[in-house]
Amino acid sequence: MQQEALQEIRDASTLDALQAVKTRYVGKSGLVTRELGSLGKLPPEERKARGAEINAIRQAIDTALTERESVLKREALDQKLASEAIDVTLPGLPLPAGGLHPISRVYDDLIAIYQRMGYEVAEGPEVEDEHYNFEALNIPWYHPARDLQDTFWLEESSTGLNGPSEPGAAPAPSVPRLLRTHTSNMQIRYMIDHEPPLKMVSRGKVYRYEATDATHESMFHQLEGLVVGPNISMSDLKGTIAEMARGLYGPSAKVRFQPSYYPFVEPGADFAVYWDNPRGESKWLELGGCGMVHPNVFKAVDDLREQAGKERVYEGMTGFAFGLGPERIAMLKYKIPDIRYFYANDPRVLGQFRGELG
Ligand code: FA5
Repeated sequence: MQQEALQEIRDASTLDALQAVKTRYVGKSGLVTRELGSLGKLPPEERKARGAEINAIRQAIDTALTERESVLKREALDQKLASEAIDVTLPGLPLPAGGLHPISRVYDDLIAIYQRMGYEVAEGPEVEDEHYNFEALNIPWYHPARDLQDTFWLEESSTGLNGPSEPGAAPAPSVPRLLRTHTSNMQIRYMIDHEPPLKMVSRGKVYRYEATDATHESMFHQLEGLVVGPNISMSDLKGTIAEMARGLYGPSAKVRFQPSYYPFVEPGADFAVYWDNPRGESKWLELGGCGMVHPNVFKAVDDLREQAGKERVYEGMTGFAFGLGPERIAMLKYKIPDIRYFYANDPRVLGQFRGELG
């Protein structure tokens, strides 16, 4: 029986199997236990020797059980640890990749085209003083052109426009502020800080208080361009816009200018781009406004420079400016039928631009 028990203990490959062997031999009604229980039925002279023998067997079985148990426990622990181990060399789980917004892509294309032509990139504020957005651009308060760009004005009651910011404080200077209605404010800001000759482009958000539809948003983007020097002409302007069109749509792109009115340029024009799209979807795309910088704008800039203790350097200068909406380009390029899709944050739209950066 001892041989059999020891063999079964060696063969037990799990703790459960070992427990079964233990129960079978030394459990309450196990084989060895029963043998011990039947000692009383033996004649007293045999009892002692038999008792010693069975106890030795029990001892051997107990020792073997304890040893096997500790081996199996260690194996089980090793297995558990192995199953929980992390292989730090495995590649990580992929996260959904972001992508550049279609407007950012169009901007990047435009900026690259102008940087190739030597333009500097400038940035300016979206919350703007009325003076930079309108007044210095030859749009005085009574000018009907202010109605063309319906404006979000800031109430600013807390900053002093309608009273002091806190009891006893001096009222803040009464400069009406607004969300800029175009990026043309950057013409003024850039000329105050820089002397001619200069070439500048500036991108950014603009805001208009108008009803939205498929081609109009109340928040949209513009790219402004400004070139100033001693002998800049309308043909430089046309050549520049044509170069941009070729950069965007390839060598067959054409541009069209139509007379238009903006108070800060004279003469002024709207421009459209046409390109031979191989899919047969060619059409004129109205992109923006442009023109030769109005002398009143140069004068207003010189006045502002003088107030800031700088030299007057713009009188007698020539220059051109343009402003265009990248949304129009992106709508056509990416076949997005409604401008509002750009800003609705709908993953079904923006998800199409995931992954490819540019
Ligand atoms: C202007 O804003 C002038 N500042 C452009 C300019 C700059 C003229 C320099 C002369 C010299 P306009 O309001 O037309 O112009 O807007 C320019 C372009 O912005 C439009 O051609 C159009 O592409 C885009 N745009 C205008 N309003 C909206 C709108 N609500 N939603 C989307 N795009 C618009």
